[in-house]
Amino acid sequence: MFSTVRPAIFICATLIGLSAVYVEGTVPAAPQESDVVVVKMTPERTFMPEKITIKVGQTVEWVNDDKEMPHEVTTDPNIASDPGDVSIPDGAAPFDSRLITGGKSFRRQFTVPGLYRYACPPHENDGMLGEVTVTK
Ligand SMILES: [Cu+2]
Repeated sequence: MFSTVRPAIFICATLIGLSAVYVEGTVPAAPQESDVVVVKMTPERTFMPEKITIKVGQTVEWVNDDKEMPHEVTTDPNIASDPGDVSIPDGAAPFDSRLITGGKSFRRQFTVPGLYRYACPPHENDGMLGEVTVTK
């Protein structure tokens, strides 16, 4: 009697164990693509969309869609043509992409909530400005 019950219990325990491993295995270790929000840099010297709202932990990828001209993303007041065009929340560090040539991109993950106002220094005077709002 017991000799037939025990293997059945063992098999059940094994199946539960396997399903637990399976569920664990489906949790992604790397950020999912949905965690990346794309902003395009256009030949019209604009960021598209100009303003976005994301959640803490998400990444923004700026893609240069302009074959003719490199563009840049900076929140650094020392790099912006007009320091008043850029700002970051308290506790955040300024960043700069350097020039991004056509077809290339730059990624930045946001871990501090708040408003980030950024600029493309070469085209700042043409109004090439953007905003990222990071919510908790
Ligand atoms: Cu630009």
